[in-house]
Amino acid sequence: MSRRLVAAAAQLGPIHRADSRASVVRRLVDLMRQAAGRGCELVVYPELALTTFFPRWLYDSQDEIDTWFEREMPGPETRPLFDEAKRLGIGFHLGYAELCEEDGRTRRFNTSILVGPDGDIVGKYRKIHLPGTAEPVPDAPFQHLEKRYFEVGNLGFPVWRTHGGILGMCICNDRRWPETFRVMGLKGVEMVVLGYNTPDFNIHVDEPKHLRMFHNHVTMQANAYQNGCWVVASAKAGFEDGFGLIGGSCIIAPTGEIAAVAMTEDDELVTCEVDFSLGDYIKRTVFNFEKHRRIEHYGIITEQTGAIASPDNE
Ligand code: ING
Repeated sequence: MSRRLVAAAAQLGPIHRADSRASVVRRLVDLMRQAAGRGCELVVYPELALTTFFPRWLYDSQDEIDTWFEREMPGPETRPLFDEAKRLGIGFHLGYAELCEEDGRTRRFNTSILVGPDGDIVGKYRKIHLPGTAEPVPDAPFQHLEKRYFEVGNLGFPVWRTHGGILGMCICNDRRWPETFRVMGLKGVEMVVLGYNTPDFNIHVDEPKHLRMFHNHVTMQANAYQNGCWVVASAKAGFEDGFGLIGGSCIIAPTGEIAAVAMTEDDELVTCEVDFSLGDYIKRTVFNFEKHRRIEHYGIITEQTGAIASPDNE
């Protein structure tokens, strides 16, 4: 039995520091309307989709940093997106910087939500793999300060039954780690939706630029195939205040093949009619976890954090 869903990766072009949230929400609503015109039922927006990628900047004032965060979702500026989605009967994924009071203190997370076609929030995820540094890199042309501005996510890797399948979320750097997808794979995930802001230049080592896009796609293709799930990945792309972010938004099948991919670094809708059942044969055969995994040999994966050279012939 095929279980079909028309999904869209709603890639965003640059958002500059001077761009208001209202102007961004207008772009999100326009992409939502385009998606409705293509019969889409789910729209995936990028990571930190409401603002510029502010972790590239070093701020000293917490008040200034907090201008990039949302204190409520939806709030006055994002309500128009929720209202339009409900009017159109389209669910969506949205990444944003979350500021909340939890456990008696102020918390800040790199967060994403999954919203159903009825406009209600189905689930929330908070980014676990925070890349970059907590302190600025000397002499770098830009920074990557997610470890400074966000806490590590505290919600694990949940999955939800929604949109006719089992969906999970991750955010940007999470997509590079097989653990991210395997945890959701062990919960039967059929589609992982995610957003990313990936600089087109490595500030840490001299690395050929073409590897940015190669690593972006190869990690998601491998994780999709190894867990028999679809991946819908949406980039914030283009030059934000002169600093480049890669595009390459795409929809990847459980076979690992790229089914649809963005061709620009602007606002662009990438759509595909997905069939959730396509992953079934992969989960039944080559990646039948119950039949083939040997967890008695995997313990080191959760018992040890860093790599320690430990040859068995020494
Ligand atoms: N951005 C990048 C990402 O994982 C990065 C950071 C790029 C890390 C390339 C390692 C290599 O796509 C975010 N926001 O995580």
